[in-house]
Amino acid sequence: MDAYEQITRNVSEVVTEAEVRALADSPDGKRAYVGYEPSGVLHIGHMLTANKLIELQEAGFEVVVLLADVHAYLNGKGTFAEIRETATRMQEQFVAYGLEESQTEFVLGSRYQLDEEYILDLHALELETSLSRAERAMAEIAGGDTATVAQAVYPLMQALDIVYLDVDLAIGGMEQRKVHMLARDTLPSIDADSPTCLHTPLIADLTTGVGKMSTSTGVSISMEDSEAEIEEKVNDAYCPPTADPDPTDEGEERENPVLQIFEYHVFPRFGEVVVERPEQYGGDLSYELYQNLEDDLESGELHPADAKGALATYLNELIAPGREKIRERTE
Ligand code: IYR
Repeated sequence: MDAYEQITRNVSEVVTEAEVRALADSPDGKRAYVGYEPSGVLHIGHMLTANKLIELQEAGFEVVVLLADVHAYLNGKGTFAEIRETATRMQEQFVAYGLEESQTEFVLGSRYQLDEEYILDLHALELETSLSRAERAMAEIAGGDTATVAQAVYPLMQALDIVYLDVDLAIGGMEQRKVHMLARDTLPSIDADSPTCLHTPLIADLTTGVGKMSTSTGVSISMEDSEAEIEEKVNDAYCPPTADPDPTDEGEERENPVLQIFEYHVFPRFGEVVVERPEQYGGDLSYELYQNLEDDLESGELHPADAKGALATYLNELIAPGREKIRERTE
């Protein structure tokens, strides 16, 4: 696999291909970042972009993790003191999950986002941006029904972070894409470059396959889950024998979240997957490529129940070090 393929593996969108190719050609000294609103416990959504950061570290990039405390505050996630406390815990969990501590720069947003220069640049971007554009950029990120002024400032700060952290590549889930497009359009107005971006896919709701998995509305998987909870959640997951299920009777699109988790979480981190089965049911199956697992599920060679059993085992292994960290903290 060449560097470009490695960097863009499992991403839903590359902005732009030519820019990412240029970075892939000489990754040394290049900086990539993801920002996270501190929420205390890592869940499967954080882990998806973290997988990409781990791959970028392997490809030679410097990696920056922004613990976006001011953003979390602006998005109504609690008091400043609470958010800062959870940021520290989150950092420990990222390291436990597999981000190389010596090669990762963790930055608390408030370290520079309250500086005079930053605030003046923020006001310059405010002058350039209509309220409706800021609101649209936040549609997939904002909590609550009515957008606040704070939520309109939020995406402009996210755009400025790219400049102040001096990063070459911004990573985020697909829900961040409109913020990044806003950044590409408005940063030149303060004489900064338009950022290059990679967007990771969103995983479907675990129990229905409809819409995206969300910690606030549906079942999610987090580092706080016990082995038994993981097993139960995966067992109850929607897993028809296809990667491309029919829409619901109401015409809503559906996806197979079990296959998505194999593709985006398990294969990138483990490389090979073994599905254990008793001899009488054909014995163990082993896969080096995600596609072969998907094909076997479709053909009936691999039963959804066996796929789920294997998924629970691998997920459990992925989150075990982080779970251990949480346990140490609370003891
Ligand atoms: N909008 C992100 C948090 C965030 C991301 C970046 I990249 C920033 O520079 C700042 C904040 C979220 O939805 O979690």
